[in-house]
Amino acid sequence: HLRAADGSEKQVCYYYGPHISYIDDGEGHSMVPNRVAMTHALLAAYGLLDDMDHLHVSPATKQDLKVAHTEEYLDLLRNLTPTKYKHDATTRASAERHHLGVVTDIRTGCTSHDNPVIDDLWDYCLRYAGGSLTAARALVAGDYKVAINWSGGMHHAGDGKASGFCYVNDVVVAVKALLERFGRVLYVDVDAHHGDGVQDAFAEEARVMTVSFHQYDGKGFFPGTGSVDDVGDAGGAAVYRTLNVPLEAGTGDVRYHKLFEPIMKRVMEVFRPDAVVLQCGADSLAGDRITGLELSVRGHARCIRFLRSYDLPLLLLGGGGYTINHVACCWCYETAVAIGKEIPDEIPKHGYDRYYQTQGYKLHYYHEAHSSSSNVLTKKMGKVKQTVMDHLDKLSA
Ligand code: TV1
Ligand code: CA
Ligand code: ZN
Repeated sequence: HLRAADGSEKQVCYYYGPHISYIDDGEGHSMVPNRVAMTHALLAAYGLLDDMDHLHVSPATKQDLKVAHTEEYLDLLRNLTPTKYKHDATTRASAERHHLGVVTDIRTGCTSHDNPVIDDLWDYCLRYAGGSLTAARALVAGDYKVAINWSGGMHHAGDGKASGFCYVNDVVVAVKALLERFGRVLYVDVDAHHGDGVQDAFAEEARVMTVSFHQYDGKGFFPGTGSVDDVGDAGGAAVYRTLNVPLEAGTGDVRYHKLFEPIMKRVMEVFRPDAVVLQCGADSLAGDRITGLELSVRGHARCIRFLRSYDLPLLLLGGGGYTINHVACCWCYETAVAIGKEIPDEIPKHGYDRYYQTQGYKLHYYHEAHSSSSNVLTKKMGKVKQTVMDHLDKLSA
């Protein structure tokens, strides 16, 4: 890769393609277009693009995705268009069996538009998965300390189904690529939702540990899985290599890190990974449109800072994030953290300026906590921490 003028080698590589950020079903879908483009523009405005090598990425191929998905599902995705979905009953039935299109849950009668059949769906999948795969391969080649794909992190997709805005699981594809060189890979998921698709894919794989922090209410909060007792199959080869840290809505920085740091420190001790994948879903930020966690940008980025401090090959992926100005600030700041550069709070003038007006053009936007106790460790959380630590003791034994 390129050498900077001062002879220093760049430690961070980054993937961006202009066509990857979009999903638009014309009905105001949550996986709002532009988040990744806005992040990219902000990186440019702060001058951070020059501090990274840019990965030239060709889209993934169907072959690349076979490690994570069934042939049947991939063929469906490859041939699906909004027109076919609309006019061909067989195609529609097949799509709905794989949770694509408008799906009604028979049990609840609840109609979901989570995984719409959009234009260029297959192309979109190949591109974001290609980004994560290429980023993983850059780490495998040993060229960089950190590799970034903010358009990846689609952690819900199953081997034969779409779920929660995720069509193909680029995380699974990337982790499998890392396993070709690294003995043990740790997956950490700070998206506000449970990383169920990744957890399921590696349920039987002792070389991969998955840890998800997420909002959880034991009721309807999507996807509904990820209780603290969910540690993988008892007696299975990978038991306790699944960890879940359920959090109450309203959890802020202080409370979050009273769990995150001690738990991750212990994970590092007992699992001793050779590489780390961090899904940086930004819907755990305060003020998100669809979730209730209350991290600040600094609080969210502290997860990266903490894991970065172990100096292992680190793959940073995106994920959720539905208040787009917050998402862009978060991922821009986190890119700076990965590079190891301080950037000013004042957002520089650039093409997407107006999106940041409501936050006074500050990267570290102010958000008033909803719950006065957002920073007090509750009894319930203390119990979650203790339970997780006990699980980890079993792994070390
Ligand atoms: C179309 C238009 C779809 C507006 C979906 C919020 C929308 C949601 C929409 C929405 C929305 C969910 C469920 C419903 C299960 C379904 C990328 C039957 C305002 C990683 C996925 C959340 C999170 C899915 C993805 C969830 C990620 N919440 N507006 N849909 N029931 N789906 O609850 O982890 O961030 O919200
Ligand atoms: Ca999570
Ligand atoms: Zn999410």
